Amino acid sequence: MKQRVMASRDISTSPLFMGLDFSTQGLKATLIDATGQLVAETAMQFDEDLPEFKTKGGVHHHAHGLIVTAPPLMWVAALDLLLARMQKENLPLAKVTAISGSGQQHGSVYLRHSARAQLKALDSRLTLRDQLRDMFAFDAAPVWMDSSTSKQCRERDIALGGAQAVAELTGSRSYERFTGNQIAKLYQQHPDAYTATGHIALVSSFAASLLIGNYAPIEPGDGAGMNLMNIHTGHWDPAALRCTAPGLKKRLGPIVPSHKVIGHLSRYFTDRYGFAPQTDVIAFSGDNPNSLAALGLARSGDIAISLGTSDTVFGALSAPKPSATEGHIFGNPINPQSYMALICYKNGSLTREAVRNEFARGSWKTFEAALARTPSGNGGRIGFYFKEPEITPPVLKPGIHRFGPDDRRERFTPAQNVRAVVEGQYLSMRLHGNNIGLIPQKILATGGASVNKSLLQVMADVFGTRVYVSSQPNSAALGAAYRALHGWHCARARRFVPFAKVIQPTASFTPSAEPDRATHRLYTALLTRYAHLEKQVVS
Ligand code: XUL
Repeated sequence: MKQRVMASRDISTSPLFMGLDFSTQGLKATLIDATGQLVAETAMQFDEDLPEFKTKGGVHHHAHGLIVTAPPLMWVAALDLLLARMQKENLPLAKVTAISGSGQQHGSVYLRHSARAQLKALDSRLTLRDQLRDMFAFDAAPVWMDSSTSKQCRERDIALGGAQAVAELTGSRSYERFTGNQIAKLYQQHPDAYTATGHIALVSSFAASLLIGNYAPIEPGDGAGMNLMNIHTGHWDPAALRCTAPGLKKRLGPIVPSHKVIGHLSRYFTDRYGFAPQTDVIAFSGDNPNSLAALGLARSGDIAISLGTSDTVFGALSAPKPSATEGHIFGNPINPQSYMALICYKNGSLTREAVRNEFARGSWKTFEAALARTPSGNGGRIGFYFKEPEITPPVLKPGIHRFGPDDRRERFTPAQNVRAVVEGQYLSMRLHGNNIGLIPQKILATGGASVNKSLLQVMADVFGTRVYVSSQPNSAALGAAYRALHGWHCARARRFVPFAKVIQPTASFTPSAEPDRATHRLYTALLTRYAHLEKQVVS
C-alpha cells in the first residue's frame, strides 16, 4: 500500500476534492484542497493486493495472444479496498465535496438487466464484491490492450464508407481496442451474453456507476474512444451504432458534458466510509483526457508525453484533423469547445523494461550506463521493439526489427539495443505527432518513467525542444481531482466556468532537459530513414 499525506495545513476544515484513477495496473485516489493543492494520495495494485484474480499487470492475456481482458469484479473489490485504507489512514473523507475519476480507455463492462436495481440497493454492511458478483452479463471485460477485433473493424469500415470516413465521423479510424468494435465482437460471438446485457459501460462510467448507485453516463473525452460518437456533435452516431449491434443506444445511455454533476455519492459510501451525504460526483473520463486536465493543456504547441504502461503523446487542438493513418481526436474534458489529439503506443514501459531485462541485467542503472556509453544516433542503427502488437504504427505481430546504417538487418550489442529502443520510440513519436498536427513548442513529460533523466535528454534532443517535468508524476488521478473541483465550480455557478479560472496546473512544471542543437540535427536526418524502415516493418 502506498499512502502519502502532503499538506501541513489543517486539512480537516477545508473542503476536499477526490480523483480516482482505475488504471490498467491499479487503483489510486488523489485528494486536493479547494486551491488545487495536493493533500494526500493512496494507491493499490491489482496483482499484489487482489492476487486471487490472478492478473498480470492487471490483465489476463489469453491463449490467443490478441485477446486481453480484465475481471470487472476486481475493480469492484478494489474500490472497497482502497476506501477502507483511506479510512484507516484517518483521511477526512467527510470533507470530500466532489469526486471525479478516470479509467483506462476503451475497456467495456457488460451489466445484466438486473444490475441497476442491484446498484440502487447496496447494503453498507456487506462488501460491494459480495453484492455485485453476479451483476455481469460477461465477466471478462475487454481492455485497451486487446487487438482481437480486426474483422469487426473491417466491417465498420465497409458500413461507414472507409477508414478515412470513420476517422472523420468518430475522430479515429476503426481501431481493434475501440469499444464499438469490442461490442460488435461480443454480439457476434456471444449473442446470449449480449441479450442478457442491459447496460454497457466504459471502465470510467462503470466506476462512476458504483459511486452513484445507478448507471452513470459517458462523457465526450472517453466516449470518443469507441468509434461510435460523432466527434463534431458529441452525440452517438446512428449509423455507427447500427453497424455495431442491435438495441445499442438504450444499452449505452446518454453522453453528457465532462464537467456535469451526474449524481450524488450513494448511501453505501456515506454509511460505510463516512463521506458526506450529497457529495457531488462529476462525470468520469478516460485516463488520457484526465491527464490533459492535470496539465491544463490549453495552447496548441504545448504537448505532453506520458511514459507509462502505454506511452502517449497528446495536446489540445481547436480544429481537429482526424486521420486514418494515425492518432485520435477525443473530446477535451476541460473545454467543451475544444478537442484533444492523442497518439498511443502499446509498447511503452513494459517494452523498455523487457529490453532492460534482456540487455541491461534488469537494472535501470546499467540501462542508463549503456545509454551514456553509446553515441547519439547509435551510429545509424535503428530498431523497432514490439513486445506487444502495436497501435502506432499498426503492427499485429510482436517482434524486434534491427537495422544497421546500410538499412540491412543487423545484430546489435546489448548497449546498442538499449539506445535503439529509446531513440526508436521518440523518433516514432516525432514522426506520427507531426502527421496529426502535434508539433511541440515545449514538451511536458509525465508518467512513471519521466523520473529517468537520461530518457528525457534523448527526448529533448529528438524533438529539439525543452522538456519539463512535474513533481507529480502520475497525473490521471490528479486530473480527475482537478475536474472534480472544476465540475463543482461549474455546478455552483450554474454555467461553464473556464478551467483556467479554477486551476493553473502548469505552475508545478520545472525544466528538466535542454536540447543539444547538433544532436537534434542528427536525429532530424535519421527521421527520414526511420520513416522508410517503419514502412518496411509494417508491410
Ligand atoms: C488510449 C489507450 C491507452 C489506455 C490505457 O487510446 O488505449 O492509453 O487509455 O492507458
